[in-house]
Amino acid sequence: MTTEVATAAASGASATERFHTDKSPFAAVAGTPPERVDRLARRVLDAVYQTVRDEKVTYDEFNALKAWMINVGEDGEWPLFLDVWLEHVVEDVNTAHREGNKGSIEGPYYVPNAPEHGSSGTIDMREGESGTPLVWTGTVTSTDGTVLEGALVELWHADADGFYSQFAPGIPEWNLRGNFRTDAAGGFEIHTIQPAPYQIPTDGSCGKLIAAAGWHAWRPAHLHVKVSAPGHELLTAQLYFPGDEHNDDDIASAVKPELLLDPKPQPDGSVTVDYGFVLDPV
Ligand code: MBD
Ligand code: FE
Repeated sequence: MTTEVATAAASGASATERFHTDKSPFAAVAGTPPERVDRLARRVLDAVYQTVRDEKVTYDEFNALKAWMINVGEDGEWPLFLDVWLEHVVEDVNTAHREGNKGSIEGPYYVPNAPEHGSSGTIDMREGESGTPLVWTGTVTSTDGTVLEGALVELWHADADGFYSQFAPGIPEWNLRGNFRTDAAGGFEIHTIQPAPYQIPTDGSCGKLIAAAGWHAWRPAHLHVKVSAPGHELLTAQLYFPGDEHNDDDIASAVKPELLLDPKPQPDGSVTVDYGFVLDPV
């Protein structure tokens, strides 16, 4: 047993580091004309000015905001803040055209290049990993119904305590992270455990905002996936379990009815789910 605890500073620093190393966000927008930057920056600022005027924001409140924003950065919690409170709208806008599967936000804890298991296998987990065993079968198809062989299904999720490997201490590197490839019939079969509801870190700056506003920090239990195949749009999604009290009340506003699983409890205590994906051609 580890005596380390998952702190906001630890998971925030990992998420910030991960974002720096895996992405090239500035290169992706290098050609943006100044008119676009001007328009976006001005509209955001105008919305803030409007709030300050309408609400008669005080100097004490302004200074508290300044201190809080500095602390968010020091805690490494900008990825958490942006993914919890902004990404869901960006996701909606950018996937509105799709005819295939609904998606959801990526969140701060994706790591590429997890161990590969072929079309059928058990995700990496600790000996005696706690949680209800979950067997998930599905098929990946294109919007025209064609089955997609060799599609990549990347799965990552929290453990039964709500912690993610590589973002909480004392968990093996690839625990509950694995990549699967569909077979000739587009099928896959994944053995894992059911994740627990997840509370975003409460001891950092995002937690301070939540407490000060009288909100709660919970996300419903969820499985994260990225599903990709040549010639198709990358699908990023999360899947949820019916009956979770936070399905209607997710701090990250990332639940959609199309993403609810239909789990079937088995006599041996495990649970099976059948859920496939429909990808939009590029
Ligand atoms: C998570 O696990 C998550 O999925 C999101 C979106 C934000 C914080 C933690
Ligand atoms: Fe998550």
